Amino acid sequence: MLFIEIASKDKIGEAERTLQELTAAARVARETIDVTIPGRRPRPGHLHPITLMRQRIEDIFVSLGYLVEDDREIETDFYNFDALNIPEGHPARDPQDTFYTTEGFALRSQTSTVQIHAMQRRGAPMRMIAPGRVFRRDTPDPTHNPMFFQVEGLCVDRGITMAHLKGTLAEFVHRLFGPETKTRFRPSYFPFTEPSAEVDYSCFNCGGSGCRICKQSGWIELGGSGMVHPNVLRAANVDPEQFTGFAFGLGIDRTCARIYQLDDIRLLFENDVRFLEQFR
Ligand code: 2NM
Repeated sequence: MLFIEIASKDKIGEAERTLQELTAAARVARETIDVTIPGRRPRPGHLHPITLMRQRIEDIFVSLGYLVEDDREIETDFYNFDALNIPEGHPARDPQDTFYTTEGFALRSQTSTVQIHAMQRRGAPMRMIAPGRVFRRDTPDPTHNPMFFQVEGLCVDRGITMAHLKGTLAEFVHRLFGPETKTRFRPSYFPFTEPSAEVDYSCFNCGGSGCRICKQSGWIELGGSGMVHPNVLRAANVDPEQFTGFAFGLGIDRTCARIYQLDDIRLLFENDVRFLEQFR
């Protein structure tokens, strides 16, 4: 009896030691760190290049005393067209053509709609910019997308003239591209402004001598501008006999594509992280 007891005690002890050795070896194998394996880098997120550009533009105008206003993307015919002096049947509806719902709503084709809402709500005087997403019935190509981003600016007060418009946009390009940047205004037509002008700035790359970026012209298109049409002020319940104003509009994504020298604007909307993470 005693013999059997000793033998089984030995066996149990042996089994216990084997088990301990095995678990110890397994733990060592499991916990071994190979310090030579390359680490896994964390991939922190970052803002989209269009957002970065929008924030740079917002900062400049906020420092000039402008409000940043936001509003709906789905609009009535009144805000998208009539209030902007584009009556039904007017040929100016064509380049602003957008997407419509069967209930008579339209995706806004410019953010001027935001300015009409803001003027109705706050009245004059008024200094504001309206950055946001807009829609056009355009076939996508390297320079067009049916959805893009715009900033429109508006300054309404007593005695505002075209000189204020030119001074403001000159200051804007100085802050965005450097103090040596020049501006150029060319006569144009927009239904919501009279007179109207296209705005160019001297090329940020060559300074105006001509290069690939400005297509050898020395100038790059910034956007459109002009003195707010009295009909637009009236539609927003502002008295054009007391107040005048200037307005302008520019493409955020187009400016972004120019600065980063993208040859296709649609790259900004594909959301390929390998592309986007180059612009953090
Ligand atoms: C542009 C060009 C010219 C513009 C007009 C207005 C408003 F609401 F006051 F009528 N906002 N923005 C305007 C004027 C926009 O974009 C190319």
